[in-house]
Amino acid sequence: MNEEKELGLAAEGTDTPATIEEVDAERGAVAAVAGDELPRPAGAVQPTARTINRTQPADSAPAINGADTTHTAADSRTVDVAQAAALLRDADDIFLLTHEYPDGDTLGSAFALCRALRAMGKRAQVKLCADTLPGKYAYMQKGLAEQEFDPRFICAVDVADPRLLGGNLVPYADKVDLCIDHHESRVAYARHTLADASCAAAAMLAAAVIDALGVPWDAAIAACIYTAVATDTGCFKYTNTDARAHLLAARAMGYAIRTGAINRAMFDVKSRARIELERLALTGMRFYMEGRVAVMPVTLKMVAKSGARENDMEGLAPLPRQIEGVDAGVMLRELSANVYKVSVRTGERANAAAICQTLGGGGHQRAAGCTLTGSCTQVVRKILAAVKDEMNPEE
Ligand SMILES: [Mn+2]
Repeated sequence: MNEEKELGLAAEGTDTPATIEEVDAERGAVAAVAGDELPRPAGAVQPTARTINRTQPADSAPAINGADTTHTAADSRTVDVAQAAALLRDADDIFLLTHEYPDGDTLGSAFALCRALRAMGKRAQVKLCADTLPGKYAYMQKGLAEQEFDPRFICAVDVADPRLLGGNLVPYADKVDLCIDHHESRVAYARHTLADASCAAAAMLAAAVIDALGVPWDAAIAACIYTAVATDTGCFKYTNTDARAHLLAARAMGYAIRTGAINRAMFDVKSRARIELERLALTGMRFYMEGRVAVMPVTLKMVAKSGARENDMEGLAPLPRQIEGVDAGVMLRELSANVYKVSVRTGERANAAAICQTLGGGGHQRAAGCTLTGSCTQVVRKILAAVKDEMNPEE
């Protein structure tokens, strides 16, 4: 316990049920914080090179780590907006790929580009990792008939790492012709890459490409662009929000889109299962380092108990950071036994990307992630060690 205290590993406020420890007790792992020297519980998932995360200011978006991708940085040619537009102008039969657990940015960028390319008379189709588009984004594809064709040009949007092309899109991961992305940490995997980490949303690049293609916006394109920018700026609240983000949103609002309804669907409406999951997750939250770090586990058991489905999970990661005095808020989402998706949100005094990079992940300064294996306590220990190294001194 003394060592735990020294490491800042001892949870504060232990009068509530010790969820992190209970998680491990249920797994048959050792209940105490014990670290990597412990034998792995029988049947545990072994550490894997796959260390992806999908974190963004908006909540779910990609970030990276650089191992074993098909293309190397040298393969990928950096292009500017005009060059990206020229590639698309010369192309036809275009697939627009989105990242797994799609968010408003990847979807909004892809559907806006798809609409623009179809307006040019091209065949274009947005492709998702899963078979269905989450209901709240249905308006993006309204009126866009499904087109069946074999792709001759593949463009990935908001996809920072080919391994974020899960499910249906795995076969295309090494065939991407153009990547349009705005993540700070990225893997170079496409033949051509248009990237600008100063953009709050990938849609800012997508909009610039649409303009370079000379396609006039309509209300449908505007709604897609607005949604994307709103999503990735947390409804214009995150520190990545700049004048360009507001100006782009303002331009979209000129098309008489229903921003109130979009914002309510994106940011306010929650299912009852989601609220129940929040209640369970908050009960399990623990504080460390004098309350500067909050860790919130979201276990498979909590998900099952709440009845939450995948589309109920979006936007959970920022919760711990909402608490006064918390510089680093961490969500641990249990993906399978002993595999946790870690989402880190930080304030001015910590760099989420730096924390996650030391753990094999990456992302943005204020929002990043990684995937860690081990018992819940082991994972918490790894994270706290990384946080401690990266945390700026308190003023
Ligand atoms: Mn994005």
